[in-house]
This record gives sequence, C-alpha cells and structure tokens, in this order.
Amino acid sequence: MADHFFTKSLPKVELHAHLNGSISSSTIQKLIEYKKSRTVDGFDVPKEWECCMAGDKKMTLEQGFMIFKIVHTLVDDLQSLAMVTRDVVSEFHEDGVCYLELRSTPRANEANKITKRSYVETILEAILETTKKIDIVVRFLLSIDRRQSVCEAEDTVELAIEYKDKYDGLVVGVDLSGDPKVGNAAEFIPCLSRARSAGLKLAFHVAEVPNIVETKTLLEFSPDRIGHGTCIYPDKGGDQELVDVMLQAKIPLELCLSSNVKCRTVKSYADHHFKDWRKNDHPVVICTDDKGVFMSSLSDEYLLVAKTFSLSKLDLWKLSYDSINYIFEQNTVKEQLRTKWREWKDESI
Ligand code: 6MZ
Repeated sequence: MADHFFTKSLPKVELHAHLNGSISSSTIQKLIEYKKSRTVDGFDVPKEWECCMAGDKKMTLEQGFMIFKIVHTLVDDLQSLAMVTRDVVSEFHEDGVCYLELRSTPRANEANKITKRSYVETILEAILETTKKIDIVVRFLLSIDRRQSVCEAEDTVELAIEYKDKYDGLVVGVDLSGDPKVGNAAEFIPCLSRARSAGLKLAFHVAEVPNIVETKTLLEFSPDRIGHGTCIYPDKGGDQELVDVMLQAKIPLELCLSSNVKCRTVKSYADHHFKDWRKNDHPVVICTDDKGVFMSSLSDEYLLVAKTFSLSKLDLWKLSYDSINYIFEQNTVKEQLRTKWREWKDESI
C-alpha cells in the first residue's frame, strides 16, 4: 500500500498549476514580512491576507475566487512575483515533481509600474534562475481569464507568441481559465485559433460547472488538454454526447481532486469523476490546481487517489508514467523523462 513517503519520492509531472494559487503559507508569510519592511510608518496586516492561508476548509467556488483576488493584492510588485515563482518551482521540486507546467494570467499594475510584458518576463527569468540550481524541467503557459474582454485575451495570445520566440522553448501554450460562472468562453475561440496556428498548445478549463452548450463548443475545438471536466458525464450535469466526444477524441484530462471537493463542485472524493474516466481507460493526469489555496501537494493528491480508489504502488507509478505522454514538449524530452521513471521503478518497486 502506498504511503506519503512513496508518493513523495515517486517522480511526478504537474500539468495544471496556477502560479498565484500555488503560493504556500510560508511564502505568504514572507510576502507579508516583505510588505511590512517596505512600509515606513508600520503597517497592520489586513485581516483578509490571513485567509489566504486558510485553504484547508471547504469553501464555495466563489470563495475560492475571492481568495485569488486577495492574493493578487499581495503579489503586486515584481520582486514579490519573482519570489513567488522561485518558491513555487522549488516547492514542486521538493515534492518530487520532475516536470512542471506553470500557468499565470498576465496582470498589469500601473501604480507599481508593472506591464503585462514585465509580468511575464519576471516569471520567465525567475524560472530560468531557479532551474539553473535544481533538477526540474519547467514550462510556462499564459492564461486567459474568461472574465476578461476578447481584446485583453488577444493581447495575451500576442504576448504568448512573442515570448515563445524570445525564450526558446520555455513558453509552450495558452490556458483558458477563470471563474466558470462568468462570461462566455466561446467568444475566445478566434484568438485561441490564432495561438494554435502560431504553434502554441491549448489547455482549456472545461465543464468545471454544468454548461452543456459551452462544453460542446469548447470540445469541438479539440483543445490539446482540458482541465477539470467535472460536469461531462450525464449524472454530473453533462450528457452522453459530451462523454462520447471526449472518449473518441481521447482529449487528456487534468484532474484536481482536492480543488473540486474543497470548492464543492464534486460531492466527495469517492464520487470524483476520476473513476469514470479510468473505467473507460481515458487519459488522465493528476494535478494540484492551486496547491496554496487548497493546502495540498501533488504527492498528497496521488495518495488521495490511491486511498480513495485502492490503487497499488504500481498503479500510481503507471499513472504518473503515462502523464508524460500529455506534456506540451517534444519526444526527446518525453524519452528522457521516461528513462528517469523506469530507473526509479527498477530501484523502488
Ligand atoms: C478556474 C482558476 C481556478 O493566473 O493569477 N484559477 N480558474 N478554475 C479554478 N478552479 C478552482 N483556480 C485558479 O492564478 C490565479 C488565477 O488562476 C485561475 C483564476 O483566473 C485565478 O484568478 P494566476 O497566477
């Protein structure tokens, strides 16, 4: 039976991690200290910052999105952004992640002279700096927040294209995320098409809440991966046609158990749609979503899956090994990772 020691040492791939949702309590504490040190007249820590560290509780999806807003008020200068990026990458590495795809929504802040361009550059530079020191491969996706206008989304796609060329191989795709109850994702299809034509991969949040019409539109576009896919099966608010499209196209799913249960979009771990997709031998990847907000880690998520669905050590290794198939990277990188995984298995199982 797998334990935490096993899931932590298991080599893992993380493909669905929002930067500002992945900030640990210790980094939040560091950010607060940093803010205090820069304030001449002393400074009372706003009460709401403490709730950034209270993610162990159940919440609603709306409360989850409130927390992101508060975190954004803490990460409002480039030094903080660089610190957060370094810490998040290092923490995934400490948790046994060998390949990480991080995503974030470019945010400008006029008061602090941050442009979307400097936001992205700061993250990319911090990734390069960190990966020089530790053995982890990191790639980056720019996120479109569905609450934004099409015009803002177009800017994000242009930035992704620009930085794909500037930072050779580091920027691999575009993510479509944000509050699933707000906006109409179909509006972004033309600019997502442009991203695809420019060679970027696409990862969409799909069916995090029931919405058959939107889900159909997004699936017809055949994204390279989808996040959550919580409400696709008929008993979860979707329909059989959606399930059939998924199964036929074999679109890989990024599944985030703690996030779904803590935000109450899934009733319980036992009820998680992981089991439905696995029964159909559909490609799934276990991910964290927001390890800071939900106080989880990727090794915790693997342990949760093992305990809930009675997976053996070998099942977990296979789940992790197969995830390599769905990374937004070339075959050479995939082969290097596969070799690492097989060597680990020979020594550890
Ligand atoms: C949809 C989510 C999300 O971009 O500032 N985000 N979008 N569903 C979720 N499930 C809980 N979790 C996070 O990171 C925070 C942003 O990621 C998206 C939201 O747009 C959130 O504001 P960044 O690094």
